[in-house]
Amino acid sequence: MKAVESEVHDAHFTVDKQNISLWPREPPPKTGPYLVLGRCLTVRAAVVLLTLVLVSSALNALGPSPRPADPWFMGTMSDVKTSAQLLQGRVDNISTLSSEIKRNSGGVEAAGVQVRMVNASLDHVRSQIQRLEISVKEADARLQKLTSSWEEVDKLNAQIPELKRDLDKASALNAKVWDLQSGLGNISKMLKQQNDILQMMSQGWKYFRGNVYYFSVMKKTWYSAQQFCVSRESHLTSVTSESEQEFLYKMTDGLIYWIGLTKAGSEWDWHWVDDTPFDKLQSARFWIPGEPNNSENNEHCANIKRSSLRSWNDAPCDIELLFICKRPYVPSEP
Ligand SMILES: [Ca+2]
Repeated sequence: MKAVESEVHDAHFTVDKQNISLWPREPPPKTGPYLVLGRCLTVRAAVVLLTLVLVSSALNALGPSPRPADPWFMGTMSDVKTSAQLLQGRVDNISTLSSEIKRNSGGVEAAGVQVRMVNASLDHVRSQIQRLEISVKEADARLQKLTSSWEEVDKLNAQIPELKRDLDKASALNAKVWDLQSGLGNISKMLKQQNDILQMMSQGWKYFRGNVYYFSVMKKTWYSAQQFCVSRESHLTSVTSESEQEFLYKMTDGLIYWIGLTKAGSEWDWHWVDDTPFDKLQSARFWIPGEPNNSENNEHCANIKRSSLRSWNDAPCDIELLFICKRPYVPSEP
């Protein structure tokens, strides 16, 4: 019985690289011969039993049973029975063996199914590994890109101080540009003023220290002259300083011009027609010596009569003389 069991081969599981296989250590024994052998033994046992039955029946048919005293016959019968029992036992063993082989055969098939499942799982794992490898390659490429990006960032960081210096320079330049623009604005204003002055000069006006003066070419009475000046947004001139007096007498060049000093209309006190306060004390030095004499009590308007510091004279307001208009210079808006 043990000899028969040792002939049943175990299944072995080996791993060769990534291939997994399941097979017996040696090629599986052909079950055919065993089954055939089993069948042969069964047939032979049946034949022996049948022979025994036939012999027994024949002996019974031949007559009275042999005498129990016949020792050879009894011995032979005993041997035959023993042999028959042995044969029966073997037949039983063979049947058991056959069913075991069938069971083992089912186990091998189940193992084959499992091996196929394991192989399928391995294929799945292999494809996942390939995907992982691709993912790792992609991640590596991204990492390289990121590394190069960081290098770019480092380069840019290194450029920041220089850019800052450039920015400071640009700010300084910007401030200079503002200054220049402001300067240009001032220059533009000055040019505009000069242009205005030139235009007034072309119309006969003269500029002196913030005021413009018109020296007439026509003679008028003091009142008519004042009206003319008002029509030109001015008044007959006042004189408020020695330098202005000097400017005026030099311009008159010895000709007689009305100025804006009069006594008329204000309790006969001298006053400037443009409402400039009259400083009697400071102005005393501008009268021609002996003036104002108010000749014939009819001289209520003043003029510049000489080309010198002391040049003023009082005269009748209704005589016609050249005249000087004055107005502050106010630059027009650009
Ligand atoms: Ca006089």
